[in-house]
This record gives sequence, C-alpha cells and structure tokens, in this order.
Amino acid sequence: MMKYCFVIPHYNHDKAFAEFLPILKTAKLPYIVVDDGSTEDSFAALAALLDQDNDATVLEHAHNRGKGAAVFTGAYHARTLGFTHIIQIDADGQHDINDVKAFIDYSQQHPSTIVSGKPYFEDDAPKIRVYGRRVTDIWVALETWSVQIKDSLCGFRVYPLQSIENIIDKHYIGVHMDFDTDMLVKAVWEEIPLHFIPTKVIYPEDSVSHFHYLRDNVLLIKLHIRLLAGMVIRLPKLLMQRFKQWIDKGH
Ligand SMILES: Nc1nc2c(ncn2[C@@H]2O[C@H](COP(=O)(O)OP(=O)(O)OP(=O)(O)O)[C@@H](O)[C@H]2O)c(=O)[nH]1
Ligand SMILES: [Mg+2]
Repeated sequence: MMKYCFVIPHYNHDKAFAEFLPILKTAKLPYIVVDDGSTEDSFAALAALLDQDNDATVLEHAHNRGKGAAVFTGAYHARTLGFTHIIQIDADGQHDINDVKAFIDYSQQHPSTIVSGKPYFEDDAPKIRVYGRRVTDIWVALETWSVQIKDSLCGFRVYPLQSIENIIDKHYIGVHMDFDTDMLVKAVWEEIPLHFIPTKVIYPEDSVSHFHYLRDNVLLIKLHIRLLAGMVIRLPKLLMQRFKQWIDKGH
C-alpha cells in the first residue's frame, strides 16, 4: 500500500507560501512543512497560517541548515507517520500542482522509481538559470556515464522513502542547494530507476529567491568536483552497468 505526502522545505517564504497554499490544497494530500530556521516573524506567520489545518504538520529547524537538510527532516518524519513516498515541492509556488497527478500515477506503477520534474520555462525565467542547467546536464552526464538524468536541479520530485534510505546508507549527500543534484547522481550510481516528467516552472515578478549566485555556485562547483572524483573511483562499476544496460536492450 503506497502512501504519499508532500514535504515542503520552507525558508522565509511565508508570503509566497500563503499564496501557494490554496493551490497546494487542491491536491488533497497531507503535507509536512519543514521550516529551515526562518526569521521569527516568518515562522510565526507560517505557524499561524497552518494552525487550524489538519492536513498540515509543521516542523522547525532551530537554525538554518539548508534545503536538503529540511527535506531529510521531512522524509524521516514522513516515515514515522507511515508514508511510503514523499513529494518534494518548493514553498514559493514555482511548481505546477496540476502535474502532481501525473507524478503519482507514474510512481504508483513504478513504486521504486524516483519521479522528477523536467522544467520548462516561460520568458520570465532568468536566462542565466536556464543556460546554467544546460552546463549542469553535461557535468551529470560525465559523472554518471549516462544520459539518464534529464534535469538534476528540479526541486519537484516523488521520492520512494526506501530509495532515500538506500542512498544515504552509502553516501554523503549535500544538505544545501547541492542536495537535488547530489541525490540524482547517487541514485544513478546505485541503479535506482529515474523517470522525468515535463513540468512548468514559473518566476512570478515578486518572487524571492534564496539562491545566492556566488555562494551557491561555489557550492555546486565543489559538488561537481566531488562527484567527478567519485565517478573516477567507480568507473569500472559504472562501465559495467552501462554494458549490462546495452546488452539488456538487445544488442
Ligand atoms: N535557499 C534556501 N532555500 C531553502 C533553505 N531551506 C529551505 N529552503 C526552501 O527551498 C526551496 C527552494 O528555495 P529557492 O530560494 O526558491 O531556490 P530555487 O527555487 O532553487 O531558486 P529560484 O529558481 O531562483 O527560485 C524553497 O521552498 C525554500 O523556501 C535554505 O537554507 N536556503
Ligand atoms: Mg524558488
């Protein structure tokens, strides 16, 4: 029996989340919001907003620990509540809730697959983010010796909790903005199946991004250096995996 809930990392996004909440509720699923050390005012606004909602669980980090740490906190808690899968989605309403059904439909047919969004953008998206993704695609292809990862940065995904456990049993995972990419590369290393569904990502005019260009790009460069080193160590294993996949495809 598969059970799904949202896990929503939240960092000083109370205003955007208040606008997103009615949209989120249309999915009619329970949700865990993990506040990641927001300001007192922002946390108070979030707590007041969710106070009367039986579908909501609010967890709090005393200090800012990073987006990935917030997702992990939510995932552990989801396990204790009896969920089998979490749907990671951002608090700022950038993701399209209408696609949740397609994500869950696929996941129910393939319970051990990580289902991730593959974003498409409208003209409102900052060009640097769009081109940055293409560069990242090349890095992750090298790190996995495959083109299985169609997008490594999207924060809208269904994770089977078992797959998270299998990955973190064996690997260190970055807990900041490096989390989303790190998880998928290590999923490929562990031969966990991935599936991508196109999904629209919006950038409303008043949106607040906590992506810090210098700090987070340095973090991502360090991540890719670690992943490239990890790939070199695993090269024989990865090449064997690709050879097996090639044989399985009937060559
Ligand atoms: N940046 C950041 N976000 C966090 C943190 N902890 C939780 N989050 C949440 O993680 C999600 C993604 O953060 P955003 O700042 O929107 O980053 P992004 O979506 O990658 O960047 P943009 O595309 O520019 O919006 C949001 O729901 C945040 O509230 C943190 O420490 N830093
Ligand atoms: Mg955002």
